[in-house]
Amino acid sequence: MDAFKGLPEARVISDPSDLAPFLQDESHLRGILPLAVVKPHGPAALRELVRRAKAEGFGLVPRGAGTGKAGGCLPTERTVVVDFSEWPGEIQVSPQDLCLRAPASAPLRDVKAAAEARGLFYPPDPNSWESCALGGTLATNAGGPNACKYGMTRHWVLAVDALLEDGELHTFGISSVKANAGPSLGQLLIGSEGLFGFITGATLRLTPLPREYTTLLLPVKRWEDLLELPGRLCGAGYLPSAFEFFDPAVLAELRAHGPEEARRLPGEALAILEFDDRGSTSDAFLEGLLDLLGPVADQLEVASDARQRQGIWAVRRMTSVFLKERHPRKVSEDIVVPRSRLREFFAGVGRLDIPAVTYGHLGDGNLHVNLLAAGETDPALLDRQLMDLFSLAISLGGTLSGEHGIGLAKRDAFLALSDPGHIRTLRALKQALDPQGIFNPGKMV
Ligand code: 2HG
Ligand code: ZN
Repeated sequence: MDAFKGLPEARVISDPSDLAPFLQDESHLRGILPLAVVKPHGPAALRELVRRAKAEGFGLVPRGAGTGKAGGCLPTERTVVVDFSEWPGEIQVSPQDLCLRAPASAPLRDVKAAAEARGLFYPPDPNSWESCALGGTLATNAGGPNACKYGMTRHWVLAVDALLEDGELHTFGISSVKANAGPSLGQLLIGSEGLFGFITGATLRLTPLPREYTTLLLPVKRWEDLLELPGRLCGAGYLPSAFEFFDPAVLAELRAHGPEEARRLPGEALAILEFDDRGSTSDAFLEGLLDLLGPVADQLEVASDARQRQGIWAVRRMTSVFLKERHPRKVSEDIVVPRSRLREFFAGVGRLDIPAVTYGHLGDGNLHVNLLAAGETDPALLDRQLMDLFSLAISLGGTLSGEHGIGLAKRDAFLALSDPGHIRTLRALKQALDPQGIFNPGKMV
């Protein structure tokens, strides 16, 4: 498209045959052919893109590494994809300030490794951590197993650099946890999925790297017992750094069709627990823990070295990819219910007859309910099943998305099921911050 000729500080892709990869992410959705894909290399490109978007009435869709699960980076009608993979910048760690600065383009694995090289820890660990870009994790407020103890991406962001609708880059926040000069506009941008502006970099909070891990593979004799465990552990003063699980249905799928190591998985249902506190490898800690886990366990396994720990995690890490390869048109959700309502939730799923397999982050109630047959299900029926699922989670004090976000995938349900005041407020903010609606149009609200 001629509109992109002579765009400064940028690489432009506009040949339709090169645009196909930008029509998808890791959701089940597909985008519309964009006008072009622009890879900005500096602020002049962004300034000019914003100017032309306003003047010519097209939208701008942000993209990181395309690993999102809700279609947030997919192009909608008359949009240009702004792909931040070539955005410049270095990762700079400051041990004195317990933080690091990184551009949106930095691979999350490099961010985590840079912290680790200085004996520090950046906890957010979405399943895509080896392939996703930092910018995407900020825009979607990514979660992961460690959120159980450490919270979400937003809890680790001190400052945000962002492109706003004036076409300029602005920084919100400082390199300290104490910054209280008014409400945090940086936090407003985290998890906003590019609705209010585009994040180009951030200053992230770090913490000392854990030095010891106790990792357990916990098969249970009775599935229902597992559902009580997150609450019981917390009640007894144990806070796992991860508490992952597989329900009987997903376990059956893995055993029947998964790779070799998955075929040997024991138990009616299965959990992976990890503790990273100082002292968590001591006999006293383990004895106390085993008192709690012993009665529900069926051949508990404790990893005694890094290789065994890796082995336990490998099965969990490959689950999402395995299911997607086997059921390419599956729909995967990420509802949340409070730990104390897990049993009621699964009873509800059974009553509603929602055909799903479930795994995920039991420790914080963030459950990946996967409808494997979605591609072959009548769309009206599928819609009803999903609305039932979301309504059930909400009725138990939960929400329809714990970590993947709304994007396109959950937009209708989000609009239908949210408190009207919430939607009104988001729309008012959108109107104030992006009156011409150039940023990620057609998403979320
Ligand atoms: C995970 O925890 C990811 O594995 C993906 O959030 C979940 O694909 C899924 O259902
Ligand atoms: Zn997850």
